[in-house]
Amino acid sequence: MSLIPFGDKSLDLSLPHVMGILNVTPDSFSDGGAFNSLDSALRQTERMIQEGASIIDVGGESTRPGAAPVSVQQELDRVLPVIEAIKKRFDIVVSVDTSTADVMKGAAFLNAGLINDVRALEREGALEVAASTNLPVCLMHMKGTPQTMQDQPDYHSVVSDVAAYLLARVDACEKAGIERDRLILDVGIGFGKTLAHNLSLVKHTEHFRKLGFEVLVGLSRKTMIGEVLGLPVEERLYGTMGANASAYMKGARIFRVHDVRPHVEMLALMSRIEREV
Ligand code: 8Y7
Repeated sequence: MSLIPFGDKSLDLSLPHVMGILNVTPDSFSDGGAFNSLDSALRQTERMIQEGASIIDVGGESTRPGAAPVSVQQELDRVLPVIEAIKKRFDIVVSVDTSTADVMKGAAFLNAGLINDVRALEREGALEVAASTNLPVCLMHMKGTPQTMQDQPDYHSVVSDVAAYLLARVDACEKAGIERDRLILDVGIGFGKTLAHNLSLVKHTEHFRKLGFEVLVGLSRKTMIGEVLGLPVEERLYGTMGANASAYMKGARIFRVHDVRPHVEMLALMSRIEREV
């Protein structure tokens, strides 16, 4: 057992957990914003919980390559009512996918259990607010910005460069009063990386585990899967599952996905087999 508190609930991170994606943007990357209203957000949440998700990741800013930035007020208006409605109806950990300090603060007040920041608390005020919430934080690596990140990404050595960045953010967190055991690392698949960079980062997931942190991975339906298989976004489930299975074998424990049930079932078998004597 390794029970980690996520706000008002704890998760045993010796077992794998599925984080279901709930986009509340009008322009989401792969669900076309179909769950934009509160009602459909709640229906989607209920379904993901029934399918075995441990965490619901609520995001109101599209970080898809080239996406337009949103204002703080827009993000607050999209995300907070959804978090409030979910926590009122369901007994589930809600993760807030944001880089904005005010959104983190509002979400924590509404009993969110995890801050998922694709900018690793680099935005103004984010370190301080995250520290004040006492919540766990997922620090993700991104090279550049969503507007520029896919223009010729280049690394000296992608695994050591990403690890050095994440460890520098761990240091910044510790200086701001966020203890190491509240931090989860994520290499940021697709955020300023070529296919070869992405494949290498998945292959070397163990390197990040060995730094002493739990690892979260977001591979669901991403370009990396499409590039290997030559398939459009709506046909990437099997490839996503293969990549997530590989990440599980190398130590990842939280899987951010659109398709909850297939991953819950796959991971149930994988973890059961790994735990057999
Ligand atoms: C990730 C993520 C996205 C990821 C974490 C998409 C918000 C792009 N990807 N958060 N968010 N890790 N932690 O295709 O890989 O889902 S958005």
